Amino acid sequence: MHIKNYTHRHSGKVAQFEVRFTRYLDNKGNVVNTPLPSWANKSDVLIPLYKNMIQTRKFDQAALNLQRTGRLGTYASPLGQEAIGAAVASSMWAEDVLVPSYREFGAQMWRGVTMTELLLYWGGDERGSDYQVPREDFPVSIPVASHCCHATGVAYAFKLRKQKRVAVCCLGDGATSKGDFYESLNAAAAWHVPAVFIISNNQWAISIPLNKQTSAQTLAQKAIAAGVVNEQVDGNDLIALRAVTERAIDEARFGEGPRLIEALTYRLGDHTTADDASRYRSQAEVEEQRSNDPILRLRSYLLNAGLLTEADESELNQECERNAAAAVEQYLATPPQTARSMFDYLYAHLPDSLRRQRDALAGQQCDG
Ligand SMILES: Cc1ncc(C[n+]2csc(CCOP(=O)(O)OP(=O)(O)O)c2C)c(N)n1
Ligand SMILES: [Mg+2]
Repeated sequence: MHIKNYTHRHSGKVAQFEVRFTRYLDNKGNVVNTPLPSWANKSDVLIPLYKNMIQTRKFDQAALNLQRTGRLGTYASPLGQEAIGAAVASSMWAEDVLVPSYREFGAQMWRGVTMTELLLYWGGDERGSDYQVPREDFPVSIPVASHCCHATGVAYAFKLRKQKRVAVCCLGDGATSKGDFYESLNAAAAWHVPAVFIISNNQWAISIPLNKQTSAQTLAQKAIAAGVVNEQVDGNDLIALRAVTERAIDEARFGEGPRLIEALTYRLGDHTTADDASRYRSQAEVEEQRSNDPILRLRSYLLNAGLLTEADESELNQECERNAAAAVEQYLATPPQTARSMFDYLYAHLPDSLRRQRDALAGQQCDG
């Protein structure tokens, strides 16, 4: 009998929920919550994470420069959101699967996607999604929230196969208004699968601010109706993020069911290079948010804690800049795919109509 007996109840409260919030560092990098996680004084844990954030920012600048000079397609910047990728990816195991949206370069790079692959993707070359290292990670999902369903499906497969792996899905605040997001959460909880949903709440969905997006007090609470354990975290505080993502991913891995984390952050850049955010938000708002920059916050903490020197930092910056420049060079030196390749991957057996088009193209010697 699965139906709960309620006939004996009187009127009154039948359920109660709360949404927890975690922050360890204020925006000056001061510790505001103790005890810190055990690894918070370990440079071998924190410096690679800091480096990943810097690398992401250097990559971002290089990609924007390429786009502005006509050598990359429309591109979405993760400026201001770099802590999330570093925390999420470093909490995953290599055999987990990342199901990213389109601002997760830091997480992707940590997992082994190269900057050249990322540039190829944003340059319109499908080979950029054929990651050589995280072979089972999903490609970038431009469709908003549909990839949440994929994450639940992947997690379901892990459960069926009895594998201790986790599907980690990254999405935005706007994505949480969509039906596929709710459906994915509901199924993930009903099936008790190892899926973790990470919301980067950057306050904007293109030109729609959060208060027009939803009347919900938090986005984390959207998980409650589905029965998914959830929490909110300061998404510009690497230490808080790492602590909550690591716990959530571990819990999902060891059979405790899906988890959802809402990371509060801010999109400092335009939505994409096809957008001009000055048309719908004030410069003053953006300037104010710059003081929450996750890189500056971690930098102050690391310097104060003696885990980083200014000399280390300058070396790190130079190395990341060189890496980004090398990726740009490799990207620009990659010969484009032939036009013919568009016929190669869609069908196992090309229909006659497409075969004729392919042959006609070959006849024109467009691409050899
Ligand atoms: C299914 C779908 N509908 C609409 C769009 C157009 N679109 C692209 S990004 C975006 C806003 C997404 O906002 P959010 O989820 O907050 O992510 P952010 O861009 O802020 O990272 C929309 C509506 C889309 N890509 N896919
Ligand atoms: Mg958003």
